[in-house]
Amino acid sequence: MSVTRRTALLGAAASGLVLGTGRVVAQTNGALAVKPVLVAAKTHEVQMLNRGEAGTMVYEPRFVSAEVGDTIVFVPEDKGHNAESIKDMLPEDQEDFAGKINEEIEVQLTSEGLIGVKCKPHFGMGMVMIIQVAGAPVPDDFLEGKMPGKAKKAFEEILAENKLS
Ligand SMILES: [Cu+2]
Repeated sequence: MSVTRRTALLGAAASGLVLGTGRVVAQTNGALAVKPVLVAAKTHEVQMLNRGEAGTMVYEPRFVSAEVGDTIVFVPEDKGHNAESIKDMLPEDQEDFAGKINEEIEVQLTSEGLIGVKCKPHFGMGMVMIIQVAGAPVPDDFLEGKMPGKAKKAFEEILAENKLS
């Protein structure tokens, strides 16, 4: 009897029906947490590492596909790194950012487009990553700014790995 009743209540909650009495809702609230209809904004973690899958001095992952409203958190797993936006590799409606060395920084995404990120001390070693927001295409001039050769090579690799070039 009780099993049958519980199953019926679960079915009602899953289909979004409002349960009949306050007493029943209160009793079953914990078990019947209704899934939110809207997709919640996500947080994506990016580690700043001395050594990772892509070699030394790297972000991991070095490519993140995200949506407007999501947050990227750069975590200083190893010392000596930061994360900052690169001039001319930033969508118009995305504010530039620059984290301090050894400090975590959170970046909220406010515009679709591509964001190029660099570690200031290791830009010359190619420590860069890309955030793609809302599946945006690569701007024609994305790699045309002045940058170290290894950084440009790393960007080209990241785009190729993700079939964006
Ligand atoms: Cu670095």
